[in-house]
Amino acid sequence: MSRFETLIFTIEDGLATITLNQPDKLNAISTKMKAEMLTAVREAGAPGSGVRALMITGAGRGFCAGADLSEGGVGGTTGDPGANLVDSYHPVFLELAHLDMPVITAVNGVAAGAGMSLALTADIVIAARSAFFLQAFVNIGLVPDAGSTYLLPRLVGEARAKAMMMLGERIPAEQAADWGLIYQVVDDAALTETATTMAQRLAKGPTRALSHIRHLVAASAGNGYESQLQAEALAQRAAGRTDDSREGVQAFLEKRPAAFTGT
Ligand code: T3D
Repeated sequence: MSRFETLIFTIEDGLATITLNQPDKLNAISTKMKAEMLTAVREAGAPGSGVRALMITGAGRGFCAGADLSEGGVGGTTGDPGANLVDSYHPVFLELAHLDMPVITAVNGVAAGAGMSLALTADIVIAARSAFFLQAFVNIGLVPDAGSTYLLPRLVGEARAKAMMMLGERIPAEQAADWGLIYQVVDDAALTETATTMAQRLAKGPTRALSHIRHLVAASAGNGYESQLQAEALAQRAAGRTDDSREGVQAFLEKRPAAFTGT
């Protein structure tokens, strides 16, 4: 029997997969789901877990419909949405942001509210053609949260970000890809295989370099050019000392595929 009620968590060949599993509510984020996500993400990121990539997807026809509004409205147990965010959303989203491995989201259906924020926490977002993205917050009189006001303008620019946030309209996956909001759209039937193949490839990649890449790009949003050059140099020093860097160069010289170990 699974340890989790609201999600399915698997680890196979270095790839951890979290499948949000409350399909009747389009995988809306309940209090229980937040706690279980935190546990799963921590387990994936724990030293010695052997995990080298994380994929997040949803069961059923939705990816994630944002906060579970059937738990008595917003605000969780305190009735204060601000406290609820700080206490139970931020730990999950920060844990994801701090992971030293690549993260993929396979968006199988609607990604709304904090569910859209969750989709965008990934390094690579792949969506099914029938999926759509919705800044649902304004439709219930709230402001975007869980990182949407940070991530969305950086991905699509302020004009499109503010229109999405203020109009609360559905943006189809194809349009999201055209805007640069996500990386790729695939036919619904191909989503799982496409995303899993990509995630498995990342799980066999030079993990430390991949980790530096995600943290460098995240840091670039707050750095000036000169600081970012410095950050690159520090990261390159660390990456250049890894077994995977040595193996990558050796494999190139020997004209064979590199066998990265994540060390
Ligand atoms: O304290 C705090 O919580 C602050 C944090 C806030 C973060 C947020 O995410 S705020 C935004 C919360 N999310 C929403 O407002 C989205 C609400 N849902 C929708 O707008 C629509 O359901 C969708 C556009 C996502 C999908 O529409 P549609 O027509 O495809 O499906 P539906 O029929 O509306 O929903 C299907 C079922 O899922 C339905 O249940 P039923 O009638 O079959 O028993 C519906 O009630 C349920 N569902 C959908 N979204 C949620 C939900 N149940 C609970 N919470 C939801 N967010």
